[in-house]
Amino acid sequence: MTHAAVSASAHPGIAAPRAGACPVNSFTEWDPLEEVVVGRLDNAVFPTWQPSMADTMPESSWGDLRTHGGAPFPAEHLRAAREELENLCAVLEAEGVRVRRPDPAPHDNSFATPRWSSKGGLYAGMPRDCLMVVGDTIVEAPMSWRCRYFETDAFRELIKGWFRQGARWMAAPKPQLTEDLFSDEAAEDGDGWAVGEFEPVFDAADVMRFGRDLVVQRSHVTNEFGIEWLRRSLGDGFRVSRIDVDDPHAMHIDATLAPLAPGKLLVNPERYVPHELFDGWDILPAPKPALPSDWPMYFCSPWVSMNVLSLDPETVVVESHEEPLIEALTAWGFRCVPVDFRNVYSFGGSFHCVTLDVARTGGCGSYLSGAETIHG
Ligand code: DAV
Repeated sequence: MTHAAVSASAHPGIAAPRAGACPVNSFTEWDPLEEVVVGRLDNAVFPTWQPSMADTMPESSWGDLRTHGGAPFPAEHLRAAREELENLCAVLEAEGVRVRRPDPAPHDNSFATPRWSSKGGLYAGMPRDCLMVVGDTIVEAPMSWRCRYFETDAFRELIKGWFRQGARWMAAPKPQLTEDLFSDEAAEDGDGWAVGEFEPVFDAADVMRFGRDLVVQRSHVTNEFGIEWLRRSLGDGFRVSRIDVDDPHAMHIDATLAPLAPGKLLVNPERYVPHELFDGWDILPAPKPALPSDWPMYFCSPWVSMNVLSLDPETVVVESHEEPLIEALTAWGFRCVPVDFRNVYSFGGSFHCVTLDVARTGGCGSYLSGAETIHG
């Protein structure tokens, strides 16, 4: 049923891993993609409700999320989404990209820490949320949804393999996720965000990579403490800039900004707030999503239409029904690779969310302006 990672040599069209080079090498969202992890929705279960979810989840799904925690998603819907994921893998391989998959893992086991418990996990569907690649380093994010506490487990065999081949590997301090982080008092301390400043937390999907620049948003899952941890941990070679966006439900920046090539930024016209970092960049407001309003969306907004995956600075994987976006990107000079993905949308993301780009050709360039302030 499951497709094991295809070894590079078995596919003549797929680039061989770089001999002697670090297997993890990715500085941007757009350099030519060599190797990518595609998540799995196998055994996905409803997340275990915590009140901080209300700030980001569509109100239409609160009922399901509150009552079904730890129970499997409807089988037929999951089957359709898994099929779309398998097809994405095939498309990426046909484009010459090495595809890796997490281990199938059970997600319905309950677990507890001394201070709280969760009815189950979630899935291994969105590696973008829990993992980040910065150059030769793989970073495990300290996520604030309790049900996601062990989410990187399914990716550990992959990470250990890359580490053995020379990659660097760091995990943020394991968060405690006690009420101190989420209480009303904490929310006040955090300016109304669902997480206060009790300890560092962030989801990796709140960060976009532009070579030596990383652009991050404060959100309901990412706090200033977490941003500061990332800034200091990455050190002098990188600049971490927090930008404002107009998104009261902010959770993950990748349906708000999508850098597709040096100087080309696709933005969500409802959320993007112009920033001097992008001075000199061409900004394309994404057309409205084409998704019907009654499409089931458990986790996110239809703006995952712009959650595209760059294969190189001229090629983008786009959902095949998003015709206005495909037209706009084509007119902007891109080759669009259309892939059906609406059933995956329902589980909280699209092509950027379900992937982790482990290797892209290229080094650490400098692409954004205002380089004077370097935080180290
Ligand atoms: O805008 O609905 C999409 C990204 C989810 N990982 C949104 C968030």
